[in-house]
Amino acid sequence: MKLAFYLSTSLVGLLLVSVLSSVMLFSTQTTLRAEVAASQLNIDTNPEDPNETIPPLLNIDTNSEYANGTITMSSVVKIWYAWVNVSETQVIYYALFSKEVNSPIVNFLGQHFQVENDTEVFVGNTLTLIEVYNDTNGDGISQANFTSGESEIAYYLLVNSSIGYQPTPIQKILKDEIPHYTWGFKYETIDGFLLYPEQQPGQGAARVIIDYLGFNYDFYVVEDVSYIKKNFDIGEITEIQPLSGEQVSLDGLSLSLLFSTITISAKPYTAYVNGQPYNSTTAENPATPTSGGEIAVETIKAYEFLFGENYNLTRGETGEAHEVKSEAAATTSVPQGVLDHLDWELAYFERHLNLSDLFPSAVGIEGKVSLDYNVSTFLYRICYPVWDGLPIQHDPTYIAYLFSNIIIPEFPIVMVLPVLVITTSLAILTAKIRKRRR
Ligand SMILES: [Ca+2]
Repeated sequence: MKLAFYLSTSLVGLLLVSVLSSVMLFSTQTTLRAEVAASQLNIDTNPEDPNETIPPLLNIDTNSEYANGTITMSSVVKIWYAWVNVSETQVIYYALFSKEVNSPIVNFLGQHFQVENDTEVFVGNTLTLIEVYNDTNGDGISQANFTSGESEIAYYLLVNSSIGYQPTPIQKILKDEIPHYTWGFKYETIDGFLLYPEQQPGQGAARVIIDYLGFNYDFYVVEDVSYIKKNFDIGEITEIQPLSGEQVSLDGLSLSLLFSTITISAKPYTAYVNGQPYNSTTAENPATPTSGGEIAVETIKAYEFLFGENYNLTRGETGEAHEVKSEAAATTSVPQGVLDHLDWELAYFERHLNLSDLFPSAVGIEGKVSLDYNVSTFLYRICYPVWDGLPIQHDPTYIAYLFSNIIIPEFPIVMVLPVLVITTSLAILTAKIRKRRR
């Protein structure tokens, strides 16, 4: 019965086979997918048309300075949104939730702005996957290569659904006379699965309970530079129930968050990592250590990711500070099978990510946004080498350069080099000619 019900809610038909096998795998558990499907059967009698449950209109007041609210996707699934519109930039945040069944756990953060010459830019970030790794080579970051099969990933932490959720309504507060817009969304008491990496879509190693996952945001603008301070609040793994005979322990293991970015611009853009152009889809090295990343539109610096220096780990009564590690990740380091559930969830956001609706004045960017991590040119992992299944707090920063005319500093070096070669060659040539004339 559950399988048939699920058919009616699947938004990505091609992914059905692997998703179904996940549902079958956990058929003894009450999964969100099955519950959502069962509830939706009552209202959705046409299993061929997944669009039927999706309302056609955006109901965010895009003229408001700031707002939050709910977008009803179906009788079961809703989006909680937060919106900011100041200094000619707009921020949109989405979190999926449900009042009727345990909430799905996925969120999205996007920002629209302009760089010089009225060039429109939209940059989005999605937390794609949580991974547990064993840092055997001791460099702090996780290496995963699904082409070669070599991987430090011990498990994928598939977060299934949360019993509770708590939005923090958006607020405008003044700090040193600068308006800050703050909001958040917290999922509480989450059931998840530790999946073995070698199996796709993923054989369960253990069923786990995660105390909570909280996402808090602080947005502010200072002199044409906007900042979003994110705060990840990752709760303890409070229960581990092995699914096979094999014991599962998180002692000595590390945690990483895999993020996918989307950039849309009226002009060509390039991601930069460690000052060099970078593209996840073509990168040969599965993991490039870095402390951040940049996005340039043509040669103009538009956006910057700063992953931060330290994170806090709570061990019993004491707090520990540890160094954050991060990496730019190749697409080949992202497993495909375990992400099927995410496609299904992200499809809800994509329905409400129409640039023409959200940013009516934007010129040169329009239409739907795809959140497909496989085409993302900048995938990154934020890595917490010391974890042991304990609570973590970390706050990376995302910076947008509004009306920017800053040339990516590395670019002139690339331009200068050929000029240097020409100048030097000319000098040598001139010297030789003078020598002959003597
Ligand atoms: Ca490593």
